[in-house]
Amino acid sequence: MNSSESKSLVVIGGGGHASVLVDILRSQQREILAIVSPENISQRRIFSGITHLKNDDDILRFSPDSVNLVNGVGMLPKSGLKRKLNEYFLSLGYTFETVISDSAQVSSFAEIEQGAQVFSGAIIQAGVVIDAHTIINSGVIIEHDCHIGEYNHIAPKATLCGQVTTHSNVYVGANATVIQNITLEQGSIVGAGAIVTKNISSEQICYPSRSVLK
Ligand code: JB3
Repeated sequence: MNSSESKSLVVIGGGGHASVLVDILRSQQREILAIVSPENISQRRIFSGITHLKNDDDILRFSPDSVNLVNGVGMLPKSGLKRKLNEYFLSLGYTFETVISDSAQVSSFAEIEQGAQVFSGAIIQAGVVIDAHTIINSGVIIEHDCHIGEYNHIAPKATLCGQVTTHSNVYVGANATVIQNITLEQGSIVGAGAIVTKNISSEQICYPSRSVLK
């Protein structure tokens, strides 16, 4: 079986998030066999020359041994689509590609799990663990020893100081700051620009205008 680096790719989703991923993958000379999206994608030049498939089951024409999948469907708070698509194709034996921009700075002492996506300008320091299928968006800073759970979306330019722990399905909004040693429980949401100085309980929301009290 091909190593992951040389396997051809199929991208699920054809919107803004997928366009950023395809930009990275094209710059890394990766072969993209198809974009799979129910909607028209011709309006985005970045996808030109790539086959457009309309149905997710069209992916089944590619064997799990010959392709890796890239989930290009973004992840906003409470959206379960990314996980639903992943779990379906994982159950069929497919592997999701871990995508890391060449302009991201990722410590060789950090661990990035299957299907995670790290975009340009992100900084990931030593001791960090990024669990599966999480999005570390453009310009994000993940400081030392953070553990970021699966299916998180850390939005552009957010900063997580040292030893922050997030559980699954956490959303940290653009330009938010989470100070050191904070825990964000499962499904918690940090609004764009918020400054988090207290732990956030499961499914709770922290708004920019105030920190959450314990
Ligand atoms: O916040 C940032 C920086 N980016 C956001 C990202 C994380 O999430 C972005 O602003 C958007 O809010 C969102 O990006 P996304 O998912 O690219 O949004 P949109 O441009 O609406 O594209 C969604 C794509 O998913 C479209 O091409 C849809 O056709 C496709 N889609 C929806 N459901 C699907 C399905 N594609 C497949 N293959 N299967 C589906 O079930």
